[in-house]
Amino acid sequence: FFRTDIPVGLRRLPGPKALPFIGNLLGSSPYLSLTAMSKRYGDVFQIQIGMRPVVVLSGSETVRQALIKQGHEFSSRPDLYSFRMINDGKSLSFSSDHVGIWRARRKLAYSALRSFSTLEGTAPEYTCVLEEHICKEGEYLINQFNTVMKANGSFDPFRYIVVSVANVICGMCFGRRYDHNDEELLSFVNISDEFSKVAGSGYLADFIPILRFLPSTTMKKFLSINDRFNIFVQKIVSEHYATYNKDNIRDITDTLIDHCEDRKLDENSNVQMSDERIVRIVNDLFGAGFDTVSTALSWSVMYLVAYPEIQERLYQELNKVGLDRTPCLSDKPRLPLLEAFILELFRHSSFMPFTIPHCYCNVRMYTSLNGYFIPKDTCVFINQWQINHDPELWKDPSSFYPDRFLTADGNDVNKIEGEKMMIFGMGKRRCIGEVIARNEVFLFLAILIQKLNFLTVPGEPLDMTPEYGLTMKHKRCHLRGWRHSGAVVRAV
Ligand code: HEM
Ligand code: HJJ
Repeated sequence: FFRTDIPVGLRRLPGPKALPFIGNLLGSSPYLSLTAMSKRYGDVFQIQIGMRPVVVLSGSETVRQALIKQGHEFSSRPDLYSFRMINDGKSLSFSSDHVGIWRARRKLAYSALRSFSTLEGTAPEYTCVLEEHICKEGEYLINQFNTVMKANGSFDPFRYIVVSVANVICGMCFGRRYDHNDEELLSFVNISDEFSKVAGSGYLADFIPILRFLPSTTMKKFLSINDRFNIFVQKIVSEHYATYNKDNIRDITDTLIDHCEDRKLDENSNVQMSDERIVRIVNDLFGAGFDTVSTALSWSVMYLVAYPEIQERLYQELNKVGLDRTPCLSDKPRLPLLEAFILELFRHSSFMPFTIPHCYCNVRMYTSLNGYFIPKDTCVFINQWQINHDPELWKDPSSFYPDRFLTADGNDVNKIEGEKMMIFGMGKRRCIGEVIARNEVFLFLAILIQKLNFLTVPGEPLDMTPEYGLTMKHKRCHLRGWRHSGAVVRAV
């Protein structure tokens, strides 16, 4: 039912038959079921979740068409129930802010992020503060792993990685770091999978309103994690307001507070962002900054353990560059295998299987994509996992094979292959933390691989099954990490 008339020349979207009121069931791994459907229905098809139609995009060319060539049409967010709970409904990434407000906030976020990562470090050995934070946190992380190894014989990699990564973004956002046992920080960073579960594409209560009235522990945990997160950030922001000095801008929070002051003087600013919408940008930067990179690094360690011969080759590559000093960002051109490993990790795990949902919200009543009719306010899912596993694009896509990203002689990264991988989105909504993220994953990994050799715990088989969410995590596990003989560990 609900058949609409379609303008002449446009085709009705294909898709599977939907059950009344329920729609199409996606199961526990929507990226797999929607990839299977794309084989049958093509790059643009429609499903129904509950009563709501959702358009699913697959295929590199189609996604490029929608997000780049028709970028102005597909750059908004749907107004979802769960997104209204994030950052008090004022999130830069998840809210359905007006395009003008979103653009101004994004620009401000981007410039604050850039200036507080490229700033000079406190010592000449660091090219920028980002490098300094990563090197210092990397050393703490190694010491932490060693301490826990001595005490327990094994460690939970995610538990410690997430604090180290959070400290890097904390340094830039708030000018401070936290102890590995800080209860307040751990109370949300250590269970961010509960955030991801609800924020991921296809959370049922977003599409079937009656589900919101049924008791749900998942939703309860999501609300409480958001509360703790916002209280944590709010406390730091208040301290910044109390000690703010316009002649000494210490971090991203100060930059945002400063922008509120500036804007009050500037009568001509064409969009009016409220102070709250300005300062709350820091919640997004902090949230996105700790969860994504810690997920990437934790998966990396899992892949190192699963592929010991690749771990050994990566160690030998670092050995050639030099084991007598801590690696740095400028070593990147001399570590092509490490870069290829990271690209293959992004592709193979596709731990962010969909982008954040998009929406066709525009003044026009409809648009078209590849000749298909798409009505106003349609929610759009973008299947990054499908692109990263498309057999048209990749030879043997299910194998983990970093060498696919190297040139034939193995001495360089194959840039063209690298650009086929999609995990940061594309177009107007593409990730604004991509450069920082790639640098963090690179340098943390170089430091970890140089100092430790990762292994499983005897009798505990590796479980690499991802748990679905906005960012997919592996199940919690215990691993071992031994110091390489000959490696120098500098105390901090
Ligand atoms: C958005 C991926 C790291 C900040 C996104 C999107 C993806 C993504 C897929 C959504 C694109 C879309 O909706 O079309 C990743 C991955 C990361 C990473 C895979 C790590 C490996 C970071 C970091 C930061 C960050 C480190 C900040 C420090 C953001 C923000 C947005 C975003 C603020 C929202 C942009 C908007 O809605 O306009 N990211 N990201 N991300 N990312 Fe990242
Ligand atoms: C948040 C924004 C938050 C957490 C986590 C616990 C799942 C690319 C972007 C996000 C993807 C990665 C994820 C981040 C989790 C946020 C994020 C916010 C509260 C949180 C943007 O990030 O406003 O509040 O509590």
